[in-house]
Amino acid sequence: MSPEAVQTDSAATDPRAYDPQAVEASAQRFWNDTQAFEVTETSAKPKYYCLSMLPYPSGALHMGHVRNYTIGDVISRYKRMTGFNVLQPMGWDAFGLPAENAAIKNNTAPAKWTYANIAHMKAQLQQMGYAIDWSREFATCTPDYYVHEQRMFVRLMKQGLAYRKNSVVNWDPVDQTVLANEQVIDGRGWRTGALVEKREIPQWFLKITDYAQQLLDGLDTLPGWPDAVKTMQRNWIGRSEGLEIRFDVVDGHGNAVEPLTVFTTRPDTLMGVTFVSIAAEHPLAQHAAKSDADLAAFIAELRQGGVSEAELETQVKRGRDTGLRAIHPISGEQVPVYVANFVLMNYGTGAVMAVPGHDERDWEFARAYQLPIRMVIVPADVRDALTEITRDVAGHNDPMRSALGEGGAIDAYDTGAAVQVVQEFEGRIAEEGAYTERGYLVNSGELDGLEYQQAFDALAARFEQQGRGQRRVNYRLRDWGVSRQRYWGCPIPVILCAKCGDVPVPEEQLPVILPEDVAFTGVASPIKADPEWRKTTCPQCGGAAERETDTFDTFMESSWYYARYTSPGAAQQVDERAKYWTPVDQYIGGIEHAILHLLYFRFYHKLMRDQGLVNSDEPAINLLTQGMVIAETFYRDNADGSKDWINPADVEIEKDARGHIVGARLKADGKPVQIGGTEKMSKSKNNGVDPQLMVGKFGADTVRLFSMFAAPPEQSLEWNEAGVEGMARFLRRFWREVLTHVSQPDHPEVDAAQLNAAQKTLRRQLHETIQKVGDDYGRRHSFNTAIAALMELLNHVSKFDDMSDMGRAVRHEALQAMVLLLNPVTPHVCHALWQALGHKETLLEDVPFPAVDPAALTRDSITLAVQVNGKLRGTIDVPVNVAKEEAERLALAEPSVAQFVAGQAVKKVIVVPGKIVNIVVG
Ligand code: ANZ
Ligand code: ZN
Repeated sequence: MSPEAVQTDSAATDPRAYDPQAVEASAQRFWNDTQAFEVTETSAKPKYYCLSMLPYPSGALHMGHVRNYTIGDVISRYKRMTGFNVLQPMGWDAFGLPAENAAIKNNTAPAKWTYANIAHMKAQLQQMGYAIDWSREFATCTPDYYVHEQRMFVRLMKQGLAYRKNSVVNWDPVDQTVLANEQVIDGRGWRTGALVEKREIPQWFLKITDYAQQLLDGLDTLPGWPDAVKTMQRNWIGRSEGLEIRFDVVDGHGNAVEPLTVFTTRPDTLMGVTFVSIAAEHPLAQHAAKSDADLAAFIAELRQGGVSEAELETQVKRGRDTGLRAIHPISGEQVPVYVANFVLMNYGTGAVMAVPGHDERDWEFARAYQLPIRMVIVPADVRDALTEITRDVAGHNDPMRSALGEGGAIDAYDTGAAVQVVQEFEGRIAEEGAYTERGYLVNSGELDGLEYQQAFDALAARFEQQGRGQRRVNYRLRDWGVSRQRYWGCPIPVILCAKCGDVPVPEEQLPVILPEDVAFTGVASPIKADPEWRKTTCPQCGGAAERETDTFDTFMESSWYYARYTSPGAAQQVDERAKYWTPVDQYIGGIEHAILHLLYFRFYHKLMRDQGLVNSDEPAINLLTQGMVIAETFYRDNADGSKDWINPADVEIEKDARGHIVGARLKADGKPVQIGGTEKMSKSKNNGVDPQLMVGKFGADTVRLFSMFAAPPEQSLEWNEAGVEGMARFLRRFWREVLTHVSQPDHPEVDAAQLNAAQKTLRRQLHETIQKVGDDYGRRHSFNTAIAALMELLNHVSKFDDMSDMGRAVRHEALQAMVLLLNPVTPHVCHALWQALGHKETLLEDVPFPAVDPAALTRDSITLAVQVNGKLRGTIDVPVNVAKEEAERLALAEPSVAQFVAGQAVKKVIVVPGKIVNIVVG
């Protein structure tokens, strides 16, 4: 539909026509003039903090933003109408890499580009009519904001919760710069194409690992968070309970060297250890490499390679024998020590007792290097078979022994089917892969027959007593690396002094300001390139020193922004107002933030709590993760095999009767284009629909209504313009219905005692809708079904043509309630219609969400299904307490039923009260 089409609609020539642009401008002016959404802590109402994830100012609002913020707005407005003091703030996550890329491309300073985008996107947000308290707005790139982050950091440094250590980065040898992971494409620098090297440089970390257990336990206190998010966080934190066990080590000459300690979650497999694997960085590897050039070369090679866990999981298992031998702590057997590429130095102890029979990676490794594979854990049936064999052996008066030694000594005995069971299982482990389930211990001497936990406890007790081991909990979670070698970020407030080391910038010298007016070429950060900026004096010794030129990861700013909104203008990070507003009651954002942002957000809240700034353990009580916005894609193939993606706005589509797209043409040339299927709206597929364009065409209310109606909030929402047009039609009809109604003469109040059946029915439908919509908005967050119910109600109202006094009174009640019910979703049109209905108050403070009248819900009549010989033939409306005989009489009299009964004998009639009448004929 073209823009003109909206205006040529018959409604446009009607003086009562709905003009969204005028309605929206006027409502927004009113909200703005009255500062309608500014809130304070002085309200007597209970507080409700509704927060949507703050946007990155990329340039323009996209549909994902619109969806996210509309959900938040519906909840905010609904809560406000139900008696809460609602805070809904907005700000800008303004630091980050895209500004640097844009700076290079457009030759503008990142700051300038960012501020221009913020101005533009703010205007766009305001056009959407969100009930935002703009007095609390901030951009995270301003010193007013980041000074608090810097102060928190220097405090954490003093507490030992922020520290510096060496860590590996991507290094572009041509540009002499560190690259972010997303700037490394197929192992090469995105600008230079040079092969990226791994370099170890000092970087700053926050000790999130100190909070690992709290972060884990906290998840159990969040019933209002999606299980999927909690599971992802649990896995990311990755708690493992295990044992640390010390193995003595000897060199090739049998001389003792430093012992090594392994971390294992499966001590029950101890008797299956046939070698030990250590990380390339392990001290014993270094030790052995001193006298083994081959090994040294192998270690150097490993340290070059990838470091991500995903890479480690998939790479081929490789290793080298160090020549060292570890002594098994129980059997005393000597097993080889290998350097292996899948052992991480920074997990556990950097050393693993290898059990190829029961661990996949060890199994692969053992097969590759011809190391023995031993079966020490079996399922119940194999254990039973083994027991039988042992009993048999004992019965033959042979010495008691484990039935299976290496090489399968059982062959010698006649033990029937049991032998086969055991041999098959052992063959499986040798040939097909490790048995990794828990089971029963075998071939483990005195531990035979124990289960996992029994063996764990027995070995823990034994080693603890010997001083050879201890119980140990490990977390997969690593400390949070917050250093970035980028320019457009918050400067890390540290002074590096040759004499004093890393000195936190004294609080009174904060903020360390990032210069905004800089030339940016993309090679080096302007503050790294500028010796003047770096130069400073050491606060401790007064000598010449240099500033840290790294900046914070932008997740730092987004970890505490919600708290700052509560305390605009506060001299400290937050003030007492934070205790009033936090925790956030409802948080809304994309599932892509399930792990990192939401973990850092929870961590930072605990840091603030421990500084007395907030008084809760978790930052957000409820979390809603909205689904993606998807749209059809279109393309043409280029001669070189690449694709030219065409924006849906430039395509004319043809649909079949069922609404499926069957053809598509480019509007510009009328020639066909290929249909690529629906995908997440993205730049790369050029299938983004510009919200601005849609608002211009249909108005913000229609766009809001569509984005709430087209899908439940957690699911994907497919953009389709026909659907949007449907929403526009609904609003026009609603508008007309209300204005037609108010043009009619005055009517009395509804008097329930005087209503006829049809009037009662409409009233019942209204109050059922009120009940449903309130529950859908408030409890279920099922906005689409609420809107569907309102659409149905409008149909009932349209069909209700009773012009009597009571008829108009009931219609008035229905339309008035509908204005209130729709207000959270389409606030502009409701603002206007509320006035049209003759009200002086606004829909903000003064008018509560409609209440259900329980009396209106009771039905005078109910509908019964009527079956003839088990087949549904019709329905009848009967009084609620109808007598069986009367129901029977009415059913037989119903014409659609009578035709199936005619000419036959009625043998039996069964009436199930409230449900069904079944007539048996024949
Ligand atoms: C012996 C064993 C036998 C293991 C078996 C597993 C199965 P999670 O659950 O992730 O904590 N491991 C320990 N440190 C490691 C490191 N630095 N790099 C690579 N792997 C390491 O995993 C713990 C298990 O991972 C440990 O238990 C250890 O192998 C291995 F049938 O010990 B296990
Ligand atoms: Zn100094």
